[in-house]
Amino acid sequence: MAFEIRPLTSSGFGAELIGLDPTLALDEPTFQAVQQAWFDHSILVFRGLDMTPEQHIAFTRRLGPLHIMVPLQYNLDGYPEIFVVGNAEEGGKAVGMRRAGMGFHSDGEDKAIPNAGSFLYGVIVPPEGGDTIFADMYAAWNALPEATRAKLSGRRARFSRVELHHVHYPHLPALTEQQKLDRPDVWHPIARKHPRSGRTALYIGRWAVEIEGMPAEEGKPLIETLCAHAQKPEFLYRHRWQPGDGVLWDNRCTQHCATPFDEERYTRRMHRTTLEGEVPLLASAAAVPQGVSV
Ligand SMILES: O=C(O)CCC(=O)C(=O)O
Ligand SMILES: [Fe+2]
Repeated sequence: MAFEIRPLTSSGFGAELIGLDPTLALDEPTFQAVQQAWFDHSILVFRGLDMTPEQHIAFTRRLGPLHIMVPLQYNLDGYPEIFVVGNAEEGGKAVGMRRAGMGFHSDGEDKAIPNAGSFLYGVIVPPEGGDTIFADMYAAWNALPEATRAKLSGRRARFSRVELHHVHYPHLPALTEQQKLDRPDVWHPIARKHPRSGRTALYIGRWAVEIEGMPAEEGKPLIETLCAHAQKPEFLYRHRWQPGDGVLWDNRCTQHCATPFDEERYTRRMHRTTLEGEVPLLASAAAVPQGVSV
């Protein structure tokens, strides 16, 4: 099936795919072309989708093994592969996780094996607010001053759910002692090599608390500087949701951030499938591009 790839930004970060079957039941050559577009653009936007949970799961599974989110309470009844985000209720009971993903992050960055990708489908979206902002972490890495890249090359950051859960999820119960044991701190390379594109991305996010080999008074402000750098407008794409939109993102080379909406007036119900990932690869120093310093 022929389809059009329309870049969403002048840099080529993000692309909208036009002309695909709204159930995403694609023949193999079309699927391969979609997957290549994903590696080329990092974020894919599909408009006017009409997918059942089975179709949503079936398409995502072609990209790799699926991850089941825990705790299981936010997963769709009968479809543990679908994680529900938003304030929708059924019979007076919340069906999804409210206010998920406020603050730039990539999914699973606080786990030993972060998620490779996520595919979010807008089932019910508010008429205003509730956008999702995406950041291009390849571009963010390339635009860092040469000295900063040299300082970060070969180093890892510590990501801690335990230290920051109450900061990012003040409206959720505190972690139990068992949950803390289940979510130990993890160390990931800050210059991350994408296993498919071979390109280097800046890998940092809202759960990062320490940089290897640096005292806190140096590491913490550097993390803040890197996070602020990644949020510069030239690296961002803002998705304004319409019902039936799907956005497929690559957590290895992008970040995203949910934005608020009027939860008293509007319902937002998003279904997300999540791809299992791999242990993040450290980019070799040779991967630092020449002459791209700012
Ligand atoms: O609801 C959103 O806009 C994004 C939430 C999020 O971070 C996610 O689903 O991974
Ligand atoms: Fe997320």
